[in-house]
Amino acid sequence: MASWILVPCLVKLRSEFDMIAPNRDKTSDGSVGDSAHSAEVSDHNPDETGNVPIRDADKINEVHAIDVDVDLRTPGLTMEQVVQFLLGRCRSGAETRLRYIIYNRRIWSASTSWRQQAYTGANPHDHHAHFSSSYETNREASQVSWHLEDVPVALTADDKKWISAEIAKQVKAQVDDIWAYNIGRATGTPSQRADGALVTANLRAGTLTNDQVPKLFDAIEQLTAQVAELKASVASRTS
Ligand SMILES: [Ca+2]
Ligand SMILES: [Ca+2]
Ligand SMILES: [Zn+2]
Repeated sequence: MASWILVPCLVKLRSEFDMIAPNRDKTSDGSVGDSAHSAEVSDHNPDETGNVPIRDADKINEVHAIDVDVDLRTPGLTMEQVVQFLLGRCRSGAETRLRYIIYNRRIWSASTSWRQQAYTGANPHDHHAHFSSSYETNREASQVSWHLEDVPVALTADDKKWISAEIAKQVKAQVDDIWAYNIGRATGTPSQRADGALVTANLRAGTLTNDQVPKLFDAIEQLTAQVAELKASVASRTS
């Protein structure tokens, strides 16, 4: 029987670090406190048997803190960016599951409205970031997304080249599809301008009978949606 568990919200946070940085270094990762921690008040200590700052409502022996190694080994992504992203969500009230964050000689706490303060503890936290969670039952248990996939990362030159080529390729494929539904094909008029004129004439006369116009509109709709999706995904990675 496990003698303690990590609160589910932090299990989820750690899994999101693994998701956005699959090759991250875990050397300085941690959850339950070692003997040095157990001597002092720490969220790393199991809360029913150890030295913790808060007595919670349940009898579950929970750890309320994780350390995450700063080396994310992901180009364009730093721990600083993740910490600032989480702080933004905490300050806006969108995120309420953290009590404080310590990283690189600084501490930010819910109790001081997430204002940055110097951290002068013995460990400067320059090899790991520390995340302490709430002891409130519904908050510590919540496994809703931390949205780490939305952390803005800097794109490399290769990323940008790949995205441009991908957009060009997909738009070209869709345009080709659209012209494969080319109205003129049925009438034998070879140029796009002639096709367009024919469509216009038919529309005015109310005599469109084939299914190619609806297909054409479907294709245009698909292209529009695809371009919008691409734009959104590019925007989320470049902001
Ligand atoms: Ca507990
Ligand atoms: Ca609890
Ligand atoms: Zn820690």
